[in-house]
Amino acid sequence: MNFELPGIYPITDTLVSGISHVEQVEKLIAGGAEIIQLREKQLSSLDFFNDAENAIRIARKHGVRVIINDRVDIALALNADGVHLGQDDLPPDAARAIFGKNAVIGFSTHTLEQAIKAVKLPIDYIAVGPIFETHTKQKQDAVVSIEGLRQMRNAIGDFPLVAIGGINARNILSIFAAGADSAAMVGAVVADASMIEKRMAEFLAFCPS
Ligand code: 3NM
Repeated sequence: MNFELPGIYPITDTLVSGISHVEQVEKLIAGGAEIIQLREKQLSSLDFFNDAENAIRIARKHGVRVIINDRVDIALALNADGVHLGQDDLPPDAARAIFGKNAVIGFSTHTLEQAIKAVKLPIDYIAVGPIFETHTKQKQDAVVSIEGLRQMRNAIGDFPLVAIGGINARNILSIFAAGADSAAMVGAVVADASMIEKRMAEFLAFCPS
């Protein structure tokens, strides 16, 4: 597994942005995104499928990878680049058995114990969060904090690590300093639909090169 995580990992959300996944993906690509996660918690399976299908078609034209949150069925049906799983979703080893070795599989962790266990699984990266308080996610885990993030980085060596939860322009440098390879963001990038391209480009400028 040689997965290189881009420094910024935007996540689309139709509730937060008020626009479709395909519209968000177009704007994120224009802003320079290399990998995009589609996260959908309100649409029907059919509506999400149709929206994601268009989003993947456009992303592929630009060489941009699309990861589907939670929905292994939709990721498989659309031949997405991968899937991102939570602690209560299909287990990562079952997903790997279904997707095969080339798919990108990410896994959410919220505690040091979960992170230590996760890095033994057949996954490409872990997400760690929420680093800061966030209102984007319904079911909230305890805040990990920058100190908690640093401890997790120390415990897992150089395993690819994405920080998530409440990341914005004021705190993004602290997550890189604490050892995150990448910043995953919903609200700070997509909340204002008219600013998505600009925000994406601005956040890329924060990444350590
Ligand atoms: N997962 P925002 S926090 C989707 O802790 C998600 O695993 C989290 O949104 C976790 O960038 C979160 O708007 C919400 O805070 C991220």
